[in-house]
Amino acid sequence: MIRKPLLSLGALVAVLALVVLIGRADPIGAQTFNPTYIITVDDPTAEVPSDITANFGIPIGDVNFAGVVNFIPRDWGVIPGDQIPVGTSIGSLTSGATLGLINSPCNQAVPVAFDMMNASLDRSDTVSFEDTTDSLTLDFAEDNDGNGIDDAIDHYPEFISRVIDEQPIQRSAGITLVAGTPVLLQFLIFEPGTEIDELIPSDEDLGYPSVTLLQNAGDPDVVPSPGIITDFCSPLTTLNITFGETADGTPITVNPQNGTYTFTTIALGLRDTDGDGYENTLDTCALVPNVGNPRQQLDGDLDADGLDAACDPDDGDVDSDEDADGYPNRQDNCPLDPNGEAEGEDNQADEDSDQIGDACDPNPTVEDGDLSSVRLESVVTIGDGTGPGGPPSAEACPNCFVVGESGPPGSSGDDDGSDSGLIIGIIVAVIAAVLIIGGGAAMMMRRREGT
Ligand SMILES: [Ca+2]
Ligand SMILES: [Ca+2]
Ligand SMILES: [Ca+2]
Ligand SMILES: [Ca+2]
Repeated sequence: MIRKPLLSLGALVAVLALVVLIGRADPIGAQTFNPTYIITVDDPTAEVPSDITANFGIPIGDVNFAGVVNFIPRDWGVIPGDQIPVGTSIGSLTSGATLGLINSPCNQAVPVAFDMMNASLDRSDTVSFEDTTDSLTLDFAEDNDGNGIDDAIDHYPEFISRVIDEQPIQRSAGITLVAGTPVLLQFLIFEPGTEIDELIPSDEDLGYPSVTLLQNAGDPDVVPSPGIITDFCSPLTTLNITFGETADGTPITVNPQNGTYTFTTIALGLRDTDGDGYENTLDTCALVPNVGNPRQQLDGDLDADGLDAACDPDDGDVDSDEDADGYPNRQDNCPLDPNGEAEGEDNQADEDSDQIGDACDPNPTVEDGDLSSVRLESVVTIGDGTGPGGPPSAEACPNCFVVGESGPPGSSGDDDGSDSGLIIGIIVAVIAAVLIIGGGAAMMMRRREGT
């Protein structure tokens, strides 16, 4: 496969060299979450294959997303993944993520790009996310059968079934190197009406839900560990292109009949318990309104140790790991209470997944703060838009999935419905629309997840 090793030099220095400081100030005040979502179709002619471009962004100052699920209109022509050769390029994603590295303010813009490949749907032929072979490469990024296709693409990552125990009808996967670490991004498309999570409507009329998975975040079996990426915050930009057809002309997505169609996205924004405008993951004083802005150097943090003066026991005494538990302040879900990997500590456990660790959560079994939920729609016109609409004809798209008739491809396993409520506990850590950040992002998310 082709990789874009934008950040592949391995050393942190390389990351920093690509960083662009974002110096504007945040608006001051309560939690805001106003993502933007625009869909464009390259060729709006009815019943022909066309690229679809999805533009999703979160403005600076907003809380970051907790989860995003996109819906493709049910009349769109979707070709199941088993009708397309595994390893074929079927899309691309480019993103500008904003990170905080090694306890520094969250203001470093990191560009990331993925080539998305059609990936295996066979849930009985799996690959691990972890390095189970002691090869020093994570198993998913290896090519053990030597066919030139990375194993996460021609085998089904086994952790997915722990996150979503449903059979997708199409899966695309891309691997790129960020700071020397392979990062896995996947889009899973399910049949209309599939229940993804209790916070996401399972209305068949919304169309095909498309869930984004970043790394193995969301896997309940993951164990947290400290990393170099200590924050992930707005602003965020993503540009995701789904190809209409492969390079050799095999259709991937086919426009419906003449009419207008609505693409829908459900986006969830992270909790901000103290209402100071900074989500708990970004806020080192999650229970007290901050003095300064965690996106700006030295603002409310004279000793630059990442702890805002609102809760820093001594904001003149640099201590980048105030509680000495191994997690730097900005990555620690309880910066003042030891909850690291040491024996007797709970390693960032967060039972209610509100990103405040059990060790310092005043209500450890009840989420503190609101999860913002936004429903965004983008209307697309096909043909002159005057027709009644409907799926492409069987002549125009002989391989298209037919809602209510086609079954999901591959082995279905024990499809007994997804665990309602599972994902969000999870999704909160992850899913994402379209983001990406580096290997450490998963670490960062892991810490939110707790175990
Ligand atoms: Ca605060
Ligand atoms: Ca400080
Ligand atoms: Ca701690
Ligand atoms: Ca908690």
